[in-house]
Amino acid sequence: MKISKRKMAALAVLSMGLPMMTTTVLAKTVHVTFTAKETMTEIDNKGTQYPSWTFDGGVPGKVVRVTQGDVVDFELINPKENKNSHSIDFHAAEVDVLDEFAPVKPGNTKHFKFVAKRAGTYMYHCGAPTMAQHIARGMYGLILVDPKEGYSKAFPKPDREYVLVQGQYFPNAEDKDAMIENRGWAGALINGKMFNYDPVHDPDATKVLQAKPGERVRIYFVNANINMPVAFHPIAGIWDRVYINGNPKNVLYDVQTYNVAVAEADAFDIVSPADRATNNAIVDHTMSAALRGAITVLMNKPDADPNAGKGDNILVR
Ligand SMILES: [Cu+2]
Repeated sequence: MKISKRKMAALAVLSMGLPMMTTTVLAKTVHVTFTAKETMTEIDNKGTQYPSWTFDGGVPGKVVRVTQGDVVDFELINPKENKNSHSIDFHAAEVDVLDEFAPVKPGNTKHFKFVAKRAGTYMYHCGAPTMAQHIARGMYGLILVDPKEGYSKAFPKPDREYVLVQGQYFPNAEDKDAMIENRGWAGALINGKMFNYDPVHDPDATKVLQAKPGERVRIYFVNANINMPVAFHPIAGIWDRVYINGNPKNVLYDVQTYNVAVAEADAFDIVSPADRATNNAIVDHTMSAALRGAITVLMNKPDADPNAGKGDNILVR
């Protein structure tokens, strides 16, 4: 294939990584709308209902994915049917907590823009008072800011990607003090449900994460607990790489367990043996969390669903 001189020149400029030029060429505006919904959700595989507060009806909220340098044009709708004020706190935004992140009353909307300047994995959540209750009841999710440089030797392209968001289950949704003081929590939620992807410990579970033997699987993990860090560990595996805050500049190699603080999000690569089918159990090794729901099975088998962990399938509902 022939490449014209003009195209060569354009590529050369891009590869020099001039920030102004790259931003001009690649930055786009991404429109994101969240609607706060106070609704029932299922918190286990039996279908037990819980009075959740959500972004768009699901826990966690949808994955927002942009490229570093993009403008996020955001609108929060709080319908008049709701009983509570809600807000948005994007950890990827550098703005004014009293302005952009201010609570929005039922019947009102909030609109603002921000530039996603720094690459990485960032939590978002509702910050309306009492914040512990708004997070515990389900108002959280992930905004992924892909690096503008793209993939590299230090940050290889993964074969599959999955999003896991851990939260705490407080049976009494009205007891704010219990949430603040960490009393009486009864389960660990992975993407909104206890043992969501763990048919080994819960016969009612129907879903697992899938990959083929030898593939590089990148897990984007958000700790949306109210009070507890997460000891993130892949049983029968070792994290090949951990990207702190999901940023390729912050890479660790060969890690068994990584401590994820409350409100931290990181990216974790695991590469299974290529010569056999295996399974991993991705856990919060803190036993009070693992045995109450924070176990996720990753099946590495030759007939893995070719669409699993790709495109819009990185958050398994
Ligand atoms: Cu809220």
